[in-house]
Amino acid sequence: MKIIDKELVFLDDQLEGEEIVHAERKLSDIAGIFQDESARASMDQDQFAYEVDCHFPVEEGTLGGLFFGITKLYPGKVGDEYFMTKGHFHAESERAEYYWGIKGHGVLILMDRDGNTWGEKMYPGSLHYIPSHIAHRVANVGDELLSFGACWPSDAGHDYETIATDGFTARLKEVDGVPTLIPSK
Ligand code: M6P
Ligand code: ZN
Repeated sequence: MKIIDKELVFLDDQLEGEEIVHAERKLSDIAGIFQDESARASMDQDQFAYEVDCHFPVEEGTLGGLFFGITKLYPGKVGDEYFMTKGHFHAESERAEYYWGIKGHGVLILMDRDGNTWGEKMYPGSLHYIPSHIAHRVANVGDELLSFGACWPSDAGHDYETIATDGFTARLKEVDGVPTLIPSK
């Protein structure tokens, strides 16, 4: 009857352990997600937009498991649109997810299959239940790093294609200094 230390640690916004997988998204990796693509293309392509650390205890696609991730989204704007994650529906659409705010201030942008888009404020301690069939993306509306946690089923997968093709029906822009959802053209 051993008690083991798996040395898998989640403290503050740091996720550490042997099995942690790190991914980086530079401005060059997120071409096409902002309305003003020429503004994005004119910026430093090596600038980080966000980084993700994930614990994948089972293979992607496994029924019955969970994945856990910490996303660090840098402050910045492309034109008047805030830095944001690519955003996705789940490939297995009937899968939900939790997000929670750890550091900084942002907006979780949500869209249903009928194209209704809305937002939820993210801040340290905010908790967000993302129901199944709802696309989700996060924008950093502050001047500091935004860190948030996520936990989702290991068979959910990511459908980026629908967002790449159709986008969200609204974009989060700074209007008179205020984060505002503006219908996409
Ligand atoms: C969260 C989870 C991940 C996702 C990441 C970045 O950590 O939802 O599944 O990959 O955010 O978001 P995206 O994949 O939309 O760029
Ligand atoms: Zn998701």
